[in-house]
Amino acid sequence: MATRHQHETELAVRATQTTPPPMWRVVLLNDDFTPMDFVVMVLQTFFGLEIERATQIMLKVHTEGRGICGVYPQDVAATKVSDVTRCARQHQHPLQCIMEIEE
Ligand code: NFA
Repeated sequence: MATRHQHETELAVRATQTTPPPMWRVVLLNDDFTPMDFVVMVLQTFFGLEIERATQIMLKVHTEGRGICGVYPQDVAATKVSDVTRCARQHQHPLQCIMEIEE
C-alpha cells in the first residue's frame, strides 16, 4: 500500500520527467565601440553560427539595439553570458551580453 508521500513523490518525478525546463534567451546589446568583426567572431565562437547568420545577427543588434543569439536552459545560458563577457573584457570591449527568461 503506497503512502501519501509515495504518491506525491511519484507525481513530482513524473512532472520533472515530462515538463520541459524553462528556456532562456541569450541577448547581445548594441554599443558604439565594439568592432563589428569582434561581434561576428563572438557569435561564431560561442553560439556555433556560420559567418552569414552571425553577420545577420550582428547587424540586427547594430540597427535595432539588441538581438537574440540563442535560447538555452538556464545553466547553459548563464555559461554563455559569462564566457562572452569574459572574452569581451579580455579584449577591452564594452559588449554587453544578457539572459532573459522566455515567456
Ligand atoms: N555598433 C557597433 C559599431 O558600430 C557594432 C556592434 C554591433 C556592437 C553589435 C555591439 C553589438 N562598431
